[in-house]
Amino acid sequence: MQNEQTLILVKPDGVSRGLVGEVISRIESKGYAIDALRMLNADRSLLEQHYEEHVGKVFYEPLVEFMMSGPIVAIVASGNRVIEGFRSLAGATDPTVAAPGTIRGDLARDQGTKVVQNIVHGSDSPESAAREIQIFFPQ
Ligand code: DAT
Ligand code: MG
Repeated sequence: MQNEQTLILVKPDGVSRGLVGEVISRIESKGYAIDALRMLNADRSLLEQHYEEHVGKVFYEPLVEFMMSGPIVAIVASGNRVIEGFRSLAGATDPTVAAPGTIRGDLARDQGTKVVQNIVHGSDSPESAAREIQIFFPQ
C-alpha cells in the first residue's frame, strides 16, 4: 500500500537527549514522508489506551510512568511498507542486542531500569497503526 501509515513516538529519553532530529532524519533519509508531527506531554489515560496490549505485564506501570516523565514527539510517517520498514530502522526492543545501524542499536543501551528505555516506538501492524494514529491524532 503506497500510502501506508505508521505511528512513531520519540520517547522521553529521545527528547531529553536531543535525538528528535536524528530520528526524523533517519525516517526521511530512508525515504518515508512525515505526514504529521506534534510534541506533547502524554497523560495516563492516553498512555493506557496506547499500551493496552501490555496491561498486567511487570513492566507496564514503569512503562506508563516513564512515558509520562517528559515530553514526547508523535509522528505519522508514510510510504510503502513503512510499518515494517520503521520497525527495521528502530531495531530490537532490547537496545543491548539491537543491531548497530539501528536507532536503538546506535543510540540506546540498557540503563538497568525497570522498563527498557529505547528512544522510539513504532506501530507493529496495520491494525495497531490505525488505532494508535487515532489516539495521538484524533482529528
Ligand atoms: P516494542 O517497543 O519493540 O514494540 P513492546 O511493544 O513489546 O516492544 O514493548 C513496549 C515497550 O515496553 C518497549 O519498547 C520497552 C518496554 N519493554 C518491553 N519488554 C520489556 C521487558 N521485558 N522489560 C522491560 N521493558 C520492556
Ligand atoms: Mg510494541
